[in-house]
Amino acid sequence: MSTIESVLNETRIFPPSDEFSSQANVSSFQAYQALCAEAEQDYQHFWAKRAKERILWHKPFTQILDDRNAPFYKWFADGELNVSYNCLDRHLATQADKVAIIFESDDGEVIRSTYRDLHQRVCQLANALKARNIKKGDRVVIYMPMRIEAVVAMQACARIGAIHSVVFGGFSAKSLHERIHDAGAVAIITADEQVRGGKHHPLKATVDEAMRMSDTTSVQSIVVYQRTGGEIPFNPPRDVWWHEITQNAGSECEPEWVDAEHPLFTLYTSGSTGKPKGVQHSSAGYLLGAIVSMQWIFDYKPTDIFWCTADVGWITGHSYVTYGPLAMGATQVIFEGIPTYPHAGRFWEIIQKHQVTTFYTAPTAIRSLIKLGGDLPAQYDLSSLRLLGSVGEPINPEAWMWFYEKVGRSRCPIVDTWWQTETGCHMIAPTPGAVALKPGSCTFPLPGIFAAIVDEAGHEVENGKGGFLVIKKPFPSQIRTLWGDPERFKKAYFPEDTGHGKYYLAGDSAYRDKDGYFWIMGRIDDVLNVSGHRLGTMEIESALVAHPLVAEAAVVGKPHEIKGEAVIAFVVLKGKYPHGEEVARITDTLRDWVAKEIGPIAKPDEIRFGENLPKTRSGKIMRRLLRTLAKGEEITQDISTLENPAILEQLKYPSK
Ligand code: 6R9
Repeated sequence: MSTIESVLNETRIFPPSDEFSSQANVSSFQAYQALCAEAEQDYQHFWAKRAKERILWHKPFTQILDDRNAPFYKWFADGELNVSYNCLDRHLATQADKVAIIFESDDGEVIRSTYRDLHQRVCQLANALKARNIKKGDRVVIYMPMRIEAVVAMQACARIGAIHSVVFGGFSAKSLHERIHDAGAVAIITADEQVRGGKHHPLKATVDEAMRMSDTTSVQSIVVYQRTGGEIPFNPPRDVWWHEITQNAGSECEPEWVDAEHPLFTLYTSGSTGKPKGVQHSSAGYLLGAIVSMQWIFDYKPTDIFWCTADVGWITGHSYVTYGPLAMGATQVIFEGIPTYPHAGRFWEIIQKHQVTTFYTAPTAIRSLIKLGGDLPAQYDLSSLRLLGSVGEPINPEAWMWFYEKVGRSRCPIVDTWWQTETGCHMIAPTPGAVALKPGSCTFPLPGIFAAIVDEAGHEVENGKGGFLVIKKPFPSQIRTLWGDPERFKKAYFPEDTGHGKYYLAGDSAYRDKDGYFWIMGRIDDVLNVSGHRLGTMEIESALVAHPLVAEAAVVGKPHEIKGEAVIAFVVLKGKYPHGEEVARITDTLRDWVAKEIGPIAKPDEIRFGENLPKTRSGKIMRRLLRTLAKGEEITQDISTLENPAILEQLKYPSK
């Protein structure tokens, strides 16, 4: 984790090489500033110009921004388009035989799919979905392994105007159920099993478990892709095999033309309450964000081999696997497996084998690879690389330097990209041919993104002072609302105090240094960032208290060398305070329980038992004290409002 101390001492600076700048899409700081100045002058026309140039419209738009019902902004609202048409059909005339996806499976099998092939697969599935009466506006949950078919499923939904909601394959039946139910999904697209690191994990069986939980009556169809051929529950006519319904389906499917504001997808993410938020994105604005960031930040060139390691279950996989690269007509790598299987050099091997030019991954992956074999990259030919990227959490300067020197051989710029599920595309990130890099800083906003740091009253703070990160003006790729909960949307992102109801409040704290560079410090809400994944402390607490043994629970984060943050749970049991081997037994039970309730990523790293939790006299749990205890630090805060100071001793150490 970047702590204020470690980044404040950071003075290294890496200007782009002449070699990189001279070929870059934004080739100098002046060119970057010129784009910013253009946006400054008239940000609406700035975006409209790019929307006209870079999106193929079925019906051109005449309106740009509609802010009459702010903060429910609309962009290009009277235009019509289809996102899948923009990602596939547009390339058929010019480069149908270009490889769109180089897929490498867990066990090393390689499958190449051209734009022509991908288009056909998408049309066939789209036709098959239509034949099952899935229509524009219907919600389709996708719970798939990381394979070409996951992209096909998303694109097929986009093609017929169905709204997809991808659920990460590591989420439990319970989490899946909540999302199916909240979305009111009419169909689920899944696979029999997924394979990662040589191990098979169930998907269809988990879907069935989710279906058995109450209230999932909306689902009419479950489409099952056969990945392993493993034995699974199959329940026709509701359940159908992907290969059977697509076999005779037509290989052309007229796209469903939709309004610019038609929801392309919802994606659930954690917030500060127990209930995940269904972030809703538009079609045109979202697509535009994916396109401009591919050009500006990834400096996309038609000769690139692009590799974003994110799963399509996260926003990064939506914008930089399914939509951005395809809209650009890129060749990209998709990898099914994990970085350490069958050996810790797998990532470097893939880069070498497929001649990857642009490699985009997460700090947590970088840190674990350093730990497993800091010198391993030297054994591979990584000379195809020209650009590296990082996303998901602050990258600590040490990991940045390793990535820069060992992987990029001090030749490749690193784009540290700050953005969120809600922003749809990069917000603050270097244009790599233009901006000198500082390890640990995401540098400057994209042209057209008006980022600022404000205090609690919404006033901008001076450089060097920390505050809330906000975006002051609307931008095309921003979240439109929370599915089914417009009030929560307004309250969470456009609160009155920190932005007068006008600024988008990101939920991160940040500061700018004397040169105006942005440094992200972390979340301001009760959201943890574990291995780049957002987890609400409340979600984990609700899972814990749902266990019959647990009376009360509080969850906090603690800095972790590899994961960024670790999950520490303080638990009060209903029965007696546990001793001896009981501690280990109940800890295991509760960790497994959380994995079942939410997913293995949410498992507490440590559980400490107490007879009570530190509370104020009014009964509020004092989380700041728990954070101090979790870190193993002495309590120096004021504890005068604490009802039961004796409890601190008990919670100070891991339970024995
Ligand atoms: C894209 C993605 C968003 C939260 C965000 C912030 C953290 C993401 C970061 C970063 C520092 C970066 N975050 N990128 N912090 N530097 N380059 O990760 O979306 O899963 O919604 O998470 O992740 O805290 O608010 P999401």
